[in-house]
Amino acid sequence: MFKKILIANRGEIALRIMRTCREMGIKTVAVFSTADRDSLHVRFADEAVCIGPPPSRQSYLSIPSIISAAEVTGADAIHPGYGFLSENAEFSRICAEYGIKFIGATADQINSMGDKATAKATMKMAGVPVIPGSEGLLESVEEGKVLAKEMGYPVIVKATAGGGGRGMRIIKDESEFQKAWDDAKMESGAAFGNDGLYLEKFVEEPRHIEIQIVGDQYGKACHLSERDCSIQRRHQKLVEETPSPILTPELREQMGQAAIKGATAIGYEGAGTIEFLVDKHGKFYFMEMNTRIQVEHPITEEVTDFDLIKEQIKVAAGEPISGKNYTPKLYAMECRINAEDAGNNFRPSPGKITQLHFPGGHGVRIDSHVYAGYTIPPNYDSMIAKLIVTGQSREEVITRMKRALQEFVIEGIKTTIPFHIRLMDDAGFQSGQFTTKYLESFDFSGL
Ligand code: MV4
Repeated sequence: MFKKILIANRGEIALRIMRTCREMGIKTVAVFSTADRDSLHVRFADEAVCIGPPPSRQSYLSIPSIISAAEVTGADAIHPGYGFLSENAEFSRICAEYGIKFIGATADQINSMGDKATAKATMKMAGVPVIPGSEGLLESVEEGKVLAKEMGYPVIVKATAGGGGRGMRIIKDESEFQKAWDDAKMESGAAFGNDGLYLEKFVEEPRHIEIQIVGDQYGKACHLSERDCSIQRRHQKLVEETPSPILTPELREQMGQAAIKGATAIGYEGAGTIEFLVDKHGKFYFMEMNTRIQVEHPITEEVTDFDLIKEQIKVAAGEPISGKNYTPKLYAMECRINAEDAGNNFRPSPGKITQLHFPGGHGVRIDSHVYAGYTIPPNYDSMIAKLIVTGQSREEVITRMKRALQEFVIEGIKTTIPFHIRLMDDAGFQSGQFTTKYLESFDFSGL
């Protein structure tokens, strides 16, 4: 087992990883930018190293600074958390070169899943259902138009280097094709330095459902069922829940087996997520694979009683997994509490938290790094807490979530709590019958 893990991250996920390390008897090293001097991840770690100024590029994204910190402190592994360097192939490769275990995917896996057209081809080969569309990249706009006519509109062009909704355009008929193509090419070339595009049939009003998988070094993988992440705004997830209100046991089993096939095909080691779109007929299609721990992992932890960070560390150290898949018995939901003004287009609201009280009680978990007197820096993402609620039924979870949200006190900044309270009271949300477009017509006024 590792003796000392460097955590190449900040905020709640850095604390989350340290908690598991402490329970496992592993020493921790925090890294921090000068904006995070007073952060809890710095105080709670056994050692802490300053790695640069506030901008992420010069601190949490600086590979030389982080490798130096690991060398100086003698860390034998690095946990990257989510975001920052968690899906950076170069970083994974450099860690391997320095003999530091990267708790995440190999450089090859990150590259093949990071290129969306390659990821799709790989999954198709493995027997995972994919959305009908071009075989790999499109050579020309003409090729795209011919294929779109064959498949029928609407279609969607996607940047192979994209993901998370960047560099894609929906096309309703042929007259829109050229402009959508040009825009997507321009946008992806500028954003990713790669303007490769591929084409798919557009799946209307889908649900976003992802399967949590864990693989070990011996070629075995299991799934820990799904998370329904359909409640999103501009590709930012706001609420996640498990089990999905729309999955039948049969569909769950099929999606779980498909996810295992995909993970096994690439020899996946560690925790990963396979994202699917599910259409209104209950057909599911591979969308993307995330080769990292995700923000919403705690809802899976609560219903399966697995510590996913511990699983990551154990398989990274070479332990085999039990290989048992999970069948849901409990319900869990997560609300992301962001320092944002939901009534004002979710405008960021950094600043000092003057008063703070966290909810508690049965079935309530908070993962957060903030405290009374803490100042949220403007440099990083705006998530300040995850409120995770567990119960015996979806109804119980919604009732408990509303109770916990009402108990929450955060003063000095605006947060997404008022939005979440309104959502818990919303009949459409309560019905469980919603798609990824649900928040497009949601009333955010007066929040
Ligand atoms: C799609 C789609 C419909 N049809 N692909 C959004 C993020 C990126 N991973 C892919 N996305 C989508 N791909 C086809 N062929 C709809 C979306 C999409 C979406 C997916 C999941 C959750 C929210 C979404 C919001 C808008 C569009």
